[in-house]
Formats: sequence, C-alpha cells, structure tokens
Amino acid sequence: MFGLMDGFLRNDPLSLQKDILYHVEYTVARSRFSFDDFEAYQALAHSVRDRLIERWHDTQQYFKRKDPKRLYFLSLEFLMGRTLSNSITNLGIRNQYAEALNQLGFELEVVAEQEGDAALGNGGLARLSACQMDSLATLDFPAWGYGLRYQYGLFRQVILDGFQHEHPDYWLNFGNPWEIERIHVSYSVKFYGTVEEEVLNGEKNKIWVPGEMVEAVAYDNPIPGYGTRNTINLRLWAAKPSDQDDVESFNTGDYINSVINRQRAETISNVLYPDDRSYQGKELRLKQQYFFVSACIQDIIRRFKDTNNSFDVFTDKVALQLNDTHPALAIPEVMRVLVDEEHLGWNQAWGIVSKIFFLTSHTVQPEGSEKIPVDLMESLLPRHLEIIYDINFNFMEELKKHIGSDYDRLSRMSIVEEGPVKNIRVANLSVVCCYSVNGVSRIHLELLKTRVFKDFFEYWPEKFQFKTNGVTQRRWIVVSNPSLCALISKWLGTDAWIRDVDLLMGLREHAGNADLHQEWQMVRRVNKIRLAEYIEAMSGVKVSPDAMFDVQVKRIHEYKRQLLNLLGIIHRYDCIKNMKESDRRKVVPRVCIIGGKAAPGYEAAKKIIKLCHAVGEKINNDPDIGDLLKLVFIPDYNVSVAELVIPGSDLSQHISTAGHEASGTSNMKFLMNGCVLLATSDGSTIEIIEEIGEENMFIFGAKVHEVPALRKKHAEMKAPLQFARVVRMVRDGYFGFEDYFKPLCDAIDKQGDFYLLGHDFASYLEAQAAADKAYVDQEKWTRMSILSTAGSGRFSSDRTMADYAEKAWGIKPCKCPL
Ligand code: 26M
Repeated sequence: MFGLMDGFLRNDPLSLQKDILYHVEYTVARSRFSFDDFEAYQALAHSVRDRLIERWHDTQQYFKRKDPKRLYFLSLEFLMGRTLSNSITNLGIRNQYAEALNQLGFELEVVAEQEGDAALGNGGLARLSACQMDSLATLDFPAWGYGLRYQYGLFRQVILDGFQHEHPDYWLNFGNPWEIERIHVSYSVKFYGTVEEEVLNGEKNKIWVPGEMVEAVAYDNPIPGYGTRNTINLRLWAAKPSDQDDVESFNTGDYINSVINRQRAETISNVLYPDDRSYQGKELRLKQQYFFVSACIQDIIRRFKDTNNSFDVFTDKVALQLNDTHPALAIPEVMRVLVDEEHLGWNQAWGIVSKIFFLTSHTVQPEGSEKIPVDLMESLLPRHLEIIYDINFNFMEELKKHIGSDYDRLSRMSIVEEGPVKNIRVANLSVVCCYSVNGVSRIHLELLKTRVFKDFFEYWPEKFQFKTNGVTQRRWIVVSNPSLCALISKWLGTDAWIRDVDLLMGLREHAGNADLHQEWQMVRRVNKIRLAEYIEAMSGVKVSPDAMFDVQVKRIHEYKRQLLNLLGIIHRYDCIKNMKESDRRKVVPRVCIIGGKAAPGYEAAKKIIKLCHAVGEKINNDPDIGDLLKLVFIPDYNVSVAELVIPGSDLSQHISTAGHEASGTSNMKFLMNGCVLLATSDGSTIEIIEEIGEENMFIFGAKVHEVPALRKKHAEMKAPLQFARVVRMVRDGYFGFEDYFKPLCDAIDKQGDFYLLGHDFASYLEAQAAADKAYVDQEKWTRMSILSTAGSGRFSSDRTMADYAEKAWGIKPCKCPL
C-alpha cells in the first residue's frame, strides 16, 4: 500500500535543512560545517531528487495498475535548461527550501545559479518538447518522453573578435543529479548484416542477422507536474558497448584494440547534431536515429506485453508521437518487430502501424525534408529497406487505383526518390504511415496543404490538422519572472492561472488601472536592471534601464532576418548622426539586443553575427551617440539566458519573411512577460494578432500570400533609397571587413533578395517609429504590455497538449491520488 501513501519525506523547512546537510555529508562527501555554493547546489539537488523519485514511483505504479492508453513522445531533442528551480516550484516547496537554505547561510537564487543547462537540442523544436513534457505532467496524462542522452549537448558559443567559435558542451562533467541510471533497463540494438529466410510453421519468415550490436541503457529523468502528485518520465538512451559484440577479435588475441573498438559504440549517442542541412545522409546521424527508435520500440513493446497478451489491443494502449521526421524509422521498426519477431501477418501489422503514429511537422523549408540514400540504408538497415519498399509498393498500388497513371504525381508522392542517387524520402514515409499529420500553427497547416504536402493533402484531406504551439507558463512566468507572477496573482485574486491559464484574461479589466500600471512598471524595471547588469558583465557595455530594450533572440537564420534588424539599426544610427542637436533630444533611447547561435556550417549566419559586432563596435564607441543607441550581442543564448532576457525586454522582434516561420514560440514567452511584439504576420504571430489585437502590437511587412508574387516582381524593382544607403554603408566598409560582408550585401542587391529585406524595409522602419512613439506615452505602453500578458493564455502548451490528447492521441488524464 505504500505506493499510494504520501512518501517518507517531509517538506517543512527543518526537515529540508536536515536533508540538505545529510546530502552534503554523505552524497557530496563534504563537511557539513563547510561547503560552498556549488556543493550546496549538489546537496539541494539530491534532496529534491529524493522527492521526485517518491512521486515518480507512485505515478508509475498507478499508471501500471490502471493501464490506460499511453502516449509515447519520441524526440531526438529536448532543451530542458535547468531543473532545480522548476522542480521545487512544481512540487510547491520553493519557499520551504528558500527558508531552509537561509538558515544554513545560503541564498536560493545564488545556489540555483550554480546549475548548468541541459542543452540536448537545437532551438524551437527542442524547447517545445520540454514545455510539452511539463504540460503533460501537469495535466496528469499517462505520457512518457523518450530522447537521447548526448554526452555533448548543443555547442557553447564563444565570441572572439566578433566571430563565433563553437566549443564542446561537455555537460556531464560535474555529474547530473537529475537522472537515475537504470543499468538493468538495457536493450541490444542491431546494425548492418544480412537478411535471411527461415521456415517457421510452414511459413517463410525473415530474420535479420546483424553485423554489429550496441547496447542502449536507460537514464530516467523525472518530470513533475505542477499542483499534482503526477511525475512522469523522460527516458534518455545512452549507447554502451555490447557484450555480444566482437567476441571474435578478443579470441584472436588483440586485446587492446578490441577494447578500443568496443568503446567506439559509445560514439553513437556522443554528440547532438547541430541543425544543419549538410549533415543529411551522414551514416552516424542515421545510426543515432535508428539506435534511438530501436531502444524505444523494444521498451514500449516490453511494457505492453507486461500487461497484455494479444496485439489486438495494441492500438487501444499505445500512441506514438513523432517530433518531426527525425524518429520516423520507428515506423518500419514497429513493422519489423510485429512481422519478423512477433509473427503477425503483414496486413495485421500494417493495420496497427497505420493507427498508432502521429507526426508533427516543424518546418516549411523544403530543404528541411530528410532524405536517406538507399545505399546507406541497404548497408546499415537492410531489413528496414525491404519493409519500406513493401510499404511503398502497397501505397503506390492503392494510389494508382485512385489517381490513375499520373506518373509525375506518383513519382512525387513515392517514398523512394529515383534518380542518379536513390533516396528514401522520410517525410513521405511519415505522411503515408501516420494517422495524422499536424502543423504547428494555422498558417503552417495552410502551407503544408498548399505547398509542402500538396499532393498528399489532396489525397488524404482528413489526415492534416494543426495544433498551434504553446509554451509553459510555469517556466516562462512562475520560475523566470517571480515578481510578475506575484503581481498577476495579486490582481487576479488567485494563483489558479498557473494551472488554468485562461484566467489571465481577467487582467484585461484592470488594463487601465493606475495602481496596476505603477506596480507593473516597477516589476518590469527591476527585471531590466538585472538584465542591464548581465549585459555589462558579458559585453562590457553599460546600458541605461531608462532606454527601450529592443530584443531579438533566436537561432540565427536568413529567414529570421536578423540582418533586417541590423540594417534598421544602422539606419537609426545614420539618422541620429545627421540630426540637429534639438532633434536629438526627441530621440527615444534604445538598447538593441541580439542573441543566438549560428549552425557551425552556416556561413551567412556567421557573417550576420560578425556584422552585429562590427556595427555595435562603431555605435557603442561613438561619442556623438551616447545613450541614444546601443547595440549588444548576448553570447551563448540558451534556456537560462532566455529566462533572464525575456522578462527584461520591452520590445521583442519576430520578423521572419512571411511564410517561413512554421510557428515561433519565443513570441509567446515574450507575450506572457508583458513585452510588446514587433512582428511580421507569420506563423503563430497571426493568431497572436487575433487574440490581442493589432493595435497592441507593431505589425509590418508583406503577408504570406503576397510573398511569391513579390519575389518575382522584386527582382526587377529598385530598392528604396534609404535601404540602398544602409546596404552601401556595409558594402563600402563603414564597419570594416568589407570583403567578409560582401556576400551578405550581394544576396540582397545582386541575387534577388530572396527574403525580401528591401521590400519590407520601409514598413519595418514605420513600425519601429510607431514603437518609439508608443514608448514615450508610458501609459499607453503599459496598457499594451498588460494586454499582452492578458492575451497570452491561448498560447500555453497546456492547451496544445489537451488538444492533441483529445483530437489525436485519444488519451485521458490518469491522476495519481494524493
Ligand atoms: C537536421 C539535420 C541534422 C541534425 C539536426 C537537424 C534538425 C534539428 C532540429 C533540423 C531541424 C530542427 O529543428 C527545427 C525547428 O526547431 N523548427 C522550429 O520548431 C518550432 C516548434 O514547432 C517552431 O516554432 C519554429 O517555427 C520552427 O522553426
């Protein structure tokens, strides 16, 4: 019965204090009379971990007993950031811990700063997975996350002379108290080899005889819900050498080389690939993907068989969410296990497979679609290639019945791409096999239907849906902006919005209240001062919190148009330089903040980072300019930097060329924190405009449906004068490095300006001018700010997850009793 009782551990400050000291002495092995902030963090983390484990056990036992349909969330990337603060907030024992630490002479905020980020992902897609795990736990869904335990997370960005350098992120160096190693939960993963046939009960059966084996070992990471006992699991796999592997070379006596060879197995889960097209078709990346799905599927089927004895009910018990096409090999893998190992007939297996998979697409870039060279597939995963061919054969036969002999269309829709190099189209495989395909915003679905998957949409219109992304208000308000959190609760008269975010709408009725305005401005100012201190520490540039903080932080990409932002800043600088003294007094002081990483092989993105530094160098050191304009680059942007930057921003830019940002999620985080958006009508911003009104934002630029025609026309048009002038300044070496920046300028004025910077420039400047004007009127600005937070409820991942549960996965809450 213990599993259903409250745990052993008590949560009053005195008990917590004893617990921390216990871990100082016995886990960290330091004297309880003398330990530093980092050791305090380690001990604190272990004490929180104990509490997480208790709840984790109870939840898992309860799930097992109830045996509901479960959701398995498969993602090669999770950007969890820090865990400590989030966990104690969700467990509801933050204040008790703060008090316990205080009595020991430590400060919770300082101790929490000791933790490093878990950065097992690239950007939007990966942070979305983390937000969704928080929501799944909070909403009591019987869900599991699966990912890879990379030894090296996303590279650390180091800036030298304004250039990006990539440094390894060896994040496990100081241990990871948040994971539980499960050495007994491990599976063999096969690679290479041949496919052979055996006769079983008079029927032919395929067996895959592997050429290499690697072990997948589980590391469990508890994910606590907020205001519930439910604590779900994020299981990450690490590659270890297999005992069955390589017996041959040990027998031949080459002991040292055999050990070294074995160790090579670990490389599979060693490093997270940065989001970069040039990695497509690489053997190690494919191995990583298959290693991941093979371990997941073995684990899921084992768990299913623990409580069920017939695959007839598999579809009632299991839903598999594919986070983009990266884990799509799970599809042929389930087919292989069901047919070759469980000996189901092909049709029965296909009947199951075609009902359990759900795909979310996160891209609109056609070059984002993964392809696997058939040659590579044949050598690494020979049986899967056969299965994919069979799936494709059946699909093509069915398709011909409906569309006849339209060979162009058949070849476009085929899973196999013919040509000099034959490829497997992973997106086509996923669309054919998944029960539903989800876009991440309404406009994204439109683009999937009319561009990316047009042929498929016409054939299977009901398969295509959208669930607009969301972010968790627990991390993005409660944890990262505690004073705003307290203020919201005070004015709503409740903190229930932390679980029921629609309640934020209640702020609308106070949007004109002068008292709220004053308190709101105060909270925002304190956050700005904190950010200003960080900026000075990181870049040496002193910035004034009186200025408007204008922020663009996200991965560097041409379509996200950090270059448009920079050209706008150059224009502003140029204007101020040429102003009369009397006009200067009217300028609204600005601190422009840019941050983000460029993929290591993405030259244009790296040049944009250097340009930002070159322009900043000029402006920040120009005595004519003073505090009227500053430009700073925040290095190594990651989740914990975001937690500091977002609450301290006034204006936040989301300025992608319309039709290129599938959704965007940082816009939602800024919105929740009362930042005003300056944005194009793209991705989820379109829905944000509907929710809070265009009058409360600064919207500019071409619309999605105008872009294709503009691209054709734009090539012949002359760029507006002010635009030509700022591009000239860069080209002529006003900021130095003219040879290095030349390709950036050429892309704009010689190669057709694909991302329409020239076209959107004038309206961008107008939107910026409107922002200046609104900022001067602090009452107006504060109102817009409050209305931004008030309208952010629809963009919570709680809503997204509830939507998926109901409309796609068919799962229901399963709440572990207190
Ligand atoms: C590709 C090749 C090799 C290794 C990794 C990759 C790869 C990794 C991540 C490719 C794409 C990856 O992520 C794409 C992504 O983050 N997309 C963003 O997803 C967000 C959440 O849905 C959206 O809000 C963004 O608009 C979208 O750009």
